[in-house]
Amino acid sequence: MKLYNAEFSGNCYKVRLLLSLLDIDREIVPIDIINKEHKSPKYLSKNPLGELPALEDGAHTLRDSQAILVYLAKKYGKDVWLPNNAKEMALVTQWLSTACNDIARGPMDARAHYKFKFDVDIKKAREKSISILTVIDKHLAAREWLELNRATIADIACFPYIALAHEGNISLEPYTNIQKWIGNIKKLPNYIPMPGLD
Ligand SMILES: N[C@@H](CCC(=O)N[C@@H](CS)C(=O)NCC(=O)O)C(=O)O
Repeated sequence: MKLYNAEFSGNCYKVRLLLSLLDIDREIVPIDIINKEHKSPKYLSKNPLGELPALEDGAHTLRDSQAILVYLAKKYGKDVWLPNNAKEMALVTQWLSTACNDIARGPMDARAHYKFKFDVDIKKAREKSISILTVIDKHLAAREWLELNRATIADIACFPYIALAHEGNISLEPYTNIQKWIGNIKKLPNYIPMPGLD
């Protein structure tokens, strides 16, 4: 299995993290985003959207970090990381949407602005960050994990850009339940960090 990867990407990191938690053998293929390797014909043949990550498993290649988490969870994670029960599956899946919508337009965009000088509407990204972090902190007041009283791909999908919020000048200090949740994830067996996370 090959993961097309950029080390500083939170979307790639969530896949690296689940691969490690599930102890899956993989080859990491570095893609040089700075020099636009992700827009080269060779990489576009893997992911026509020209985005990272992509995961190649045998003859097929998958794009989108959330879809890749689903694939790995279903293929290697038994019923633990993404259950088959309709209600439980929906509870986990709603957070995959939150990861690629509210969290991407909030703390991920704020980080892109400050760390990579991307042209984003930083006022909007800050507002979005505060609103989604407030909701998640309240949700976590009564629980240790986002759903099902255990770690699932809901936590893995939402974790990177929340834990990296400081790189977008968003402080997590007011969000004490989120801080505890981050601590819980860091204690998972086979947890690995990424640049920016200790
Ligand atoms: N929804 C996609 C978003 C992927 C994405 O935006 N990847 C970034 C790296 S974190 C990227 O490739 N950016 C380069 C570009 O879009 O040109 C996912 O979750 O995989």
